[in-house]
Amino acid sequence: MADTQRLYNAILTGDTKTAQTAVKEALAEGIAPFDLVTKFMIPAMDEVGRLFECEEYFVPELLLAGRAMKAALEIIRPLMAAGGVTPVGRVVIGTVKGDLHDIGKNLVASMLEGAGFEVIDLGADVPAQKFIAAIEEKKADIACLSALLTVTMPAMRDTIEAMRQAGVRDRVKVMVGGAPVTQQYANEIGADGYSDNANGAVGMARQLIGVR
Ligand code: B12
Repeated sequence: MADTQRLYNAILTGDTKTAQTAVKEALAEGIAPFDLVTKFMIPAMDEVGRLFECEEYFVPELLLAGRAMKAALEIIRPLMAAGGVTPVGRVVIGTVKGDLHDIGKNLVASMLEGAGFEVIDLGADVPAQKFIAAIEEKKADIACLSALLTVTMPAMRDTIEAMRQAGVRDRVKVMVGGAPVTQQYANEIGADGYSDNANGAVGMARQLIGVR
């Protein structure tokens, strides 16, 4: 049986090589990519966050764990993407300006791809103008904004306001998310949708563009 606890521990300790090996072994044994992410990888990152909060971990440990998580996700991502079908909708996604956290955003992007959306990933630390240019150029149906810091949450509001001023706000649905974001905050800043997890983000995206 695949040693999935090894995957959890590898992410927790920031061991990229072992994380990648453990993912490959688990996939070879037929464990579903979705299960690997939700049952082992996200819980490992949650524990990393807890250790950071109680000052057992510091920024270097966060960086290493983040790197291991990303490397493991890179193997899984193509498997979650549905290939060769007409996209059900087009999504522009990014982490807002000033914020470098991209693991949750990458996960949402992968899940949306897996659900048949075409995803244009703008990366992290994305200024409002870059969102606006991509929405126009790619004729996006949905813009997804991610923020992990309380200090970058206002950049979501600013981005939505900039969309309004540029005249693109009415052309897209806007979804927001990230650990500190709440439904109440989403309502306050005039977003159309919110979810606290990647799976819910897919459901919300479908709902917003009227796809079952
Ligand atoms: C890994 C990590 C880092 C890594 C990031 C690596 C990377 N490439 O992303 C590094 C080391 C770079 C980092 C840096 C910092 N970090 Co940091 N980091 C974390 C940590 C431990 C995990 C975040 C994570 O990846 N979680 C796992 C993913 C899967 O969860 P998620 O992002 O929440 O995403 C899910 C949902 O929120 C949702 N979602 C996410 N985005 C979206 C978007 C949409 C549209 C939707 C619908 C849903 C959705 O779906 C996702 C999947 O289910 C958190 C602690 C925590 N538990 O959150 C701290 C944390 C976010 N960091 C924190 C801090 C303080 C910092 C620093 C300021 C530290 C410092 N002193 O330098 C810097 C800031 C750098 C910057 N400018 O951004 C604080 C934030 C506190 C606050 N309230 O603002 C936290 C909460 C730690 C803590 N408890 O204090 N960090």
